[in-house]
Amino acid sequence: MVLGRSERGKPPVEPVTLKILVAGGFGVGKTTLVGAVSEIRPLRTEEVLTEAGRPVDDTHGVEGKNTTTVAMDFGRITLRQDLVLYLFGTPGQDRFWFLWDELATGALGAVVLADTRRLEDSFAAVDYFERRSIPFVVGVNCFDGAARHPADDVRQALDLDEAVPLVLCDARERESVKEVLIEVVRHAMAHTADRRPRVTT
Ligand SMILES: Nc1nc2c(ncn2[C@@H]2O[C@H](COP(=O)(O)OP(=O)(O)OP(=O)(O)O)[C@@H](O)[C@H]2O)c(=O)[nH]1
Ligand SMILES: [Mg+2]
Repeated sequence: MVLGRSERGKPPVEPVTLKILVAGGFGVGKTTLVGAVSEIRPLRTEEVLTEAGRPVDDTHGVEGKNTTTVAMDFGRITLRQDLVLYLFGTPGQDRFWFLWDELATGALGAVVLADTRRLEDSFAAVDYFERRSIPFVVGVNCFDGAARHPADDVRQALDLDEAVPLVLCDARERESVKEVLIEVVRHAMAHTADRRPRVTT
């Protein structure tokens, strides 16, 4: 193969790869979000919600839902030629919480998805990242038919620190999800820069 001048002269760009978690309560749209933006066929670990699981699987508000994530979702998106995100979606139900620590290892930041009809389901995820000082943004997944609340009201209800970005999104829309991801990277970078020890002379 004959290489063009510029191809020969330029070393191939090694992209920076970052790990981002997608967390939040049961049925807020984590699997949907990863699937909407992933450029590879997303890895999913969905199991069917059964009659036997009814007492423990609270589908209130998402009655149409018939599967749930039991381990993780995995996807990849190239945000820029030199920046690739690996997305890890967590399982939403409390009984799979033991997996979170494993998934969080090495994560640069996280998206906590929230559904305004069941905000309390995402409290635990907010707490989780606050306690571990993992930078996160809140993505309010605007489900059809759910009342729209001003961002400030949602922020107050989740008792968010004012530094935590809150973005309205549609987990089914690639462009909308990309905006949320760009916000996480931006926020995480700023957070990392703030925590870097300053050199004084
Ligand atoms: N209308 C609407 N429906 C959505 C949206 N996001 C997800 N859904 C639907 O809501 C349901 C829940 O979505 P999932 O992506 O499985 O939610 P999850 O957070 O991965 O759920 P768990 O893994 O079980 O915690 C599915 O039936 C989706 O089709 C959205 O933005 N708008
Ligand atoms: Mg899921």
